[in-house]
Amino acid sequence: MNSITWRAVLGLTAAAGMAVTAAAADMEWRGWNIHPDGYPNTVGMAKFAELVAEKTDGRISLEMYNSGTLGSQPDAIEQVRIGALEVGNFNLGPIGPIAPAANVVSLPFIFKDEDHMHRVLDGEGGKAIADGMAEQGLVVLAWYDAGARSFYNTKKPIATPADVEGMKVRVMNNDLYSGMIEQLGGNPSPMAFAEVYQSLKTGVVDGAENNWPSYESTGHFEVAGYYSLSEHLIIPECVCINADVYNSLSEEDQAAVRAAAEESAVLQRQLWAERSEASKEKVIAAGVEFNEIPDKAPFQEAMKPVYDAYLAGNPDLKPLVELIQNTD
Ligand code: GTR
Repeated sequence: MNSITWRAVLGLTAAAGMAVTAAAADMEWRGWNIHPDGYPNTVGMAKFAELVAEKTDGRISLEMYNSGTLGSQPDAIEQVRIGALEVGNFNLGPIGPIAPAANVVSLPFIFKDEDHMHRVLDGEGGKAIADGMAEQGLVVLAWYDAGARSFYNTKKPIATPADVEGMKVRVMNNDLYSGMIEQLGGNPSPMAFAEVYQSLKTGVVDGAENNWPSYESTGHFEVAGYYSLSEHLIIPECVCINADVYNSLSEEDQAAVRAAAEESAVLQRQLWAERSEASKEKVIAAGVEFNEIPDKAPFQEAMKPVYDAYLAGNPDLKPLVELIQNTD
């Protein structure tokens, strides 16, 4: 159905008022999420689905498929881009390879902390990133938190870049991450999230990197007992929708869907902060050996060539990198 026909249908159902709530939705969307029940993102996306139905008087319904049941994240990103799926809660890591502006968040240590990331996303930087994603068919409705990613492994605590030398480290599919591990002298192994547990367990990889909640929820802490607080990446996530689907909505429904996503993000961020603490306590109580890295400068220094590689491929994005670096 083209967008004009959709608008006509939407107009009619809006005129029918409350009666539509009992009827089947005019649009039935499917959404992808990689996380299990109870995870902040899963709860956030359930809230999003509930609010979408509520705010559109049932004209739009969203069914969420959690735990990555609809496929790996890179595949799901493609599915949403082509419209085979309508919605996804994506990490910007695997989006970077298709949207260079979005890849800026995958530069190690680009954000000073999570608050800095929020300030960037709420300003010009966030707009530039979202515009770059929209050009690739993904409209950002809201940003979710995903904390900071740190290294964990099966061998030993990591305190300096030299400790990563020779280690086989799983990364998400993105050349910037492979470059980052290579700069530390390690061997990067790009791999789907679902495969990491077995790979750590059987020694296919020695380590990986993630935030506390994912380290805990996946059970990776059971098989890789050293967690070292490098916090080298702070990557936001999006509630994303296929651009054609979004553009076909009436202005009223676009606003409703956006408001639903933003409200769900308020909840997700609050749950995220709570879960980060709870996951950290849980894995430490389970025997994980955890170390802080008070001096991160050697890691920042070692990873600098990743910036050079990114800017060599995308010289036009230098102002965006500088904008982020100069945002207080
Ligand atoms: C998690 C993130 C997932 C996925 C995963 C991974 O922190 O929420 O979307 O990107 O990391 O490492 O693959």
